[in-house]
Amino acid sequence: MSESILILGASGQIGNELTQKLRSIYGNNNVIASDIKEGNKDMMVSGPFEIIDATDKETILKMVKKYKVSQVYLLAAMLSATAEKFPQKAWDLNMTSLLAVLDLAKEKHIKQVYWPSSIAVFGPTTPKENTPQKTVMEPTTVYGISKISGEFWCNYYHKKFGVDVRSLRYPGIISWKTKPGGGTTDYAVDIYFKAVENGNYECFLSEKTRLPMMYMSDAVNATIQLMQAKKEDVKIRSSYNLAAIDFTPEEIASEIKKHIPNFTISYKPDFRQQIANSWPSSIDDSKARKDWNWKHEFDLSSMTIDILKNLKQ
Ligand code: AKB
Repeated sequence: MSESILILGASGQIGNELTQKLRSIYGNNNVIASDIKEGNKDMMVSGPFEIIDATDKETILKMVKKYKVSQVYLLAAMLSATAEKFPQKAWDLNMTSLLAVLDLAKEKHIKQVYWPSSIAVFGPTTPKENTPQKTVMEPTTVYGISKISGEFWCNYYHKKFGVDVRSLRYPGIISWKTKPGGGTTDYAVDIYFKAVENGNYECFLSEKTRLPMMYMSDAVNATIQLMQAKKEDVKIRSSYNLAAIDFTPEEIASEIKKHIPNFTISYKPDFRQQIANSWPSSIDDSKARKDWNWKHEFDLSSMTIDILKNLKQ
């Protein structure tokens, strides 16, 4: 497969692991990692790395020409909790970067675009359980507003200009290599680090808050699978529902306790509780499973074993 891939926002939680995986598939020199600041050492020495502001279309174009880029993965974004504090900045980053990349595809500088959406496109009026692909979408967060708008833009550029843009509505993504920053689902990452470091965790969501989640390796596989799918199999050009597992803070804590028996959890909900309350508790992703054969691998138990094994090393 000969592709030249540019990743915008490669130092972030998903970007970091996606870069590694794409380099192993397409070759180190064919995957150009970029971010607004320097990435980790591994990423910077294992292949090309460039400092790029994802909202700066001219610099992106310069890099697209320099490396003859065919695909762009746009992962730079401000997540839900931070976006509530900086609404204008969140809107500017999340929208300007997307429109810049979509325009580059429309102008035929690149062939394919990946852009992540989120369960944040849903809101309090959406059916909470097994949320369908097509349903009421009235997000009440700044982040959710930017994601639903982004989905409309993707669909518009595809229909109007034939842009091959593909997208997934990520649930909370759980990783141990790179921590996320500024999200509402981040508790499900922090809890593992704190369990190993201190044996206790104070959770910013209440014990019964159920949210859709996914292990990082499943998220990376889904992303690459969607990008490699035949054009005609990608039937949804706004964004696909994507699911794997769902659980509450109470349930993840009791899973951790199976391996760290003295682990304790306490609850001190903050402003993120309201964001979580507005989101679905589980997602129906049957369209992704049918259209391009999506299957997840990890459940709560196998994910917990894998994370704790790696964090304890
Ligand atoms: C967040 O919590 O903001 C993100 C998301 C669900 O998109 N992880």
